[in-house]
Amino acid sequence: MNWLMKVHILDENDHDPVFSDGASLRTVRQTEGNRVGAVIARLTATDRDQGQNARVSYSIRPLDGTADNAFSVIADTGDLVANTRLDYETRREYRYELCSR
Ligand SMILES: [Ca+2]
Ligand SMILES: [Ca+2]
Repeated sequence: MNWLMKVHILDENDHDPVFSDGASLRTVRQTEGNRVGAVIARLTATDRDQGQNARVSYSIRPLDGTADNAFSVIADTGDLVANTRLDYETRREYRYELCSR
């Protein structure tokens, strides 16, 4: 009798997440006067690995070095939250580096 053999290939965590549109700049437009705590956008990145190796964790870092916390991102979901009531007359642009891992 012949025995059979199965070889299972296991996934290595060898892919990094990429933002779904592949763009290096994501522009979010939001009207002033929002509710504090409002989710104004969702970041989505994908990772070609499997299971736990495909888990994506999101974060943002202010690009201009100021430690403002006008926005935050929920690590698990990518939801971008406005932590302050935005005011066009006070500040018209915020720049962040998007991170996923
Ligand atoms: Ca991965
Ligand atoms: Ca892999």
